[in-house]
Amino acid sequence: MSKGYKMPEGFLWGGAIAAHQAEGGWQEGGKGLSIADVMRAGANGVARIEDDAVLPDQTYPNHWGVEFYSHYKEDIKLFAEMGFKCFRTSIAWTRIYPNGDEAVPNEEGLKFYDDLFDTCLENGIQPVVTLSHFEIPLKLVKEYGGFRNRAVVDAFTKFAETCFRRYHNKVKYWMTFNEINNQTNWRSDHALLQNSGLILKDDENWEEAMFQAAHLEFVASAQAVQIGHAIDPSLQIGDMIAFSPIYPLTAKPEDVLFAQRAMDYRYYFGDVQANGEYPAWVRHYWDRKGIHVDVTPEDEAILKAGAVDYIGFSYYNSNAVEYNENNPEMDYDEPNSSVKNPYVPRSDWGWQIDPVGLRYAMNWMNARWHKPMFIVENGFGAYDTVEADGSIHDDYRIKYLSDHLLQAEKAVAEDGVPLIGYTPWSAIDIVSASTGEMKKRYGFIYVDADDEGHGSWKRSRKDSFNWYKQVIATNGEDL
Ligand code: P53
Repeated sequence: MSKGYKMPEGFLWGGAIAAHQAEGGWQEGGKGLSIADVMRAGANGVARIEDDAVLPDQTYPNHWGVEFYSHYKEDIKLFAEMGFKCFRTSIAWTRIYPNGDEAVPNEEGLKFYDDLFDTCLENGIQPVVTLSHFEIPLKLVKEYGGFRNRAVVDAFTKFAETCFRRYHNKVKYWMTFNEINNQTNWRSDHALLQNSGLILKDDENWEEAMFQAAHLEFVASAQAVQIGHAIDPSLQIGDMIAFSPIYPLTAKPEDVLFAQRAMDYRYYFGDVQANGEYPAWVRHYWDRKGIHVDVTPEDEAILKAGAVDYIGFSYYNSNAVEYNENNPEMDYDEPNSSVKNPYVPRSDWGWQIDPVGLRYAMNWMNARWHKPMFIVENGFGAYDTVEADGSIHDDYRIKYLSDHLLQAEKAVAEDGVPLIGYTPWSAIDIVSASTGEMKKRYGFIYVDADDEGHGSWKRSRKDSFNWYKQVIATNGEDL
């Protein structure tokens, strides 16, 4: 039904996945082990456990994903049937450099992505690629210490350069690090491992470790931007920020100030990557907290020269904070600072559902970073039921996506936000990143498999598949 809005001409409609959540084939084509290969499944509210090797008596859901590695040709045909103009995935670092520190890349891995991208292009779909999506090679974590170590910056830039050289004629839109700011939640060892490859010691300062690792990622990202532009000036290289507005719980001035400070803290990543420099408050904060971060003048020059071309971001939910006198300086500490917002509903996994927050987010970023924006994830993780006739009536997913798209369209039409594309999460069902579950489903396409990796892997169209096809056909007018 038309709600009176649509997207601009040439808008990049598509869908997104990540290699480690979809491909499976964990030992195919010379692939090495990444951190995702040693993560056991968790559950709703139960954290995943990371082993330091593949243990014989354990199972690891990312070993199978949804077997996209062997099914991508049929999957891409289904994406084309929906009318996708683009498709976002990541390149598994361990298919290209199996341990991360080889001198030469693995040709079989490079060949796989050649075939994947060619198949997209033959179907009229342009690939959009994330270089690092929670998939750092395990060896770089265990032997190098992840992004504590400048040698890992070099390993990443080598990987990035290999990809840009090989695929620059096939891939125009790139992103460096997926949801680089999830590690703001530095109390979560899982977040620090996924983002930065950090294994933490109990007695170290985790917040300091986070700032230091993020800094080296900023340097790596900025170097990658420069390398990519030198190889092909037409490449568009973005950052990728997990955006979740943090509201004041009330109009009490302390709540409002706390929310502002929380937003600064959670999104300074975007300031560094888009503006090419740290905002002044960050250094002041480090001084006040006794946090030491090794930022050299050479690093600062690299950051300045390697600002991103566009802002890639994910949007799932919003959060709220409330002033608490035990925290008089209003320092943001994610798990302890977040409070329930009584004005928005929640998903079965407790994620607050807030479409208006997407328009707020787009305006907030537009005012601050002055770059084109690309919604590279937005979606609804839910239990799906397959009816006796095989149909899947996911009206809750349609409602979520429709409500969010309407707000995005208003941000474009009413507020002038420069939005270039929308790739909802996920193009096809995948294994959840936070829980490792299959049953937390996101896709337009259902994959017959359960949490233990049993199933026929058969693909089928959910109701949202046909809905999204119509959205794309009308350029977002029929929501
Ligand atoms: P899952 C945390 C908070 C918001 C988004 O998430 C997050 C995470 C990390 O889990 O991840 C992004 O699968 C991420 C995807 C992920 C998707 O959101 O935990 O970029 O890899 O699958 C949804 O429900």
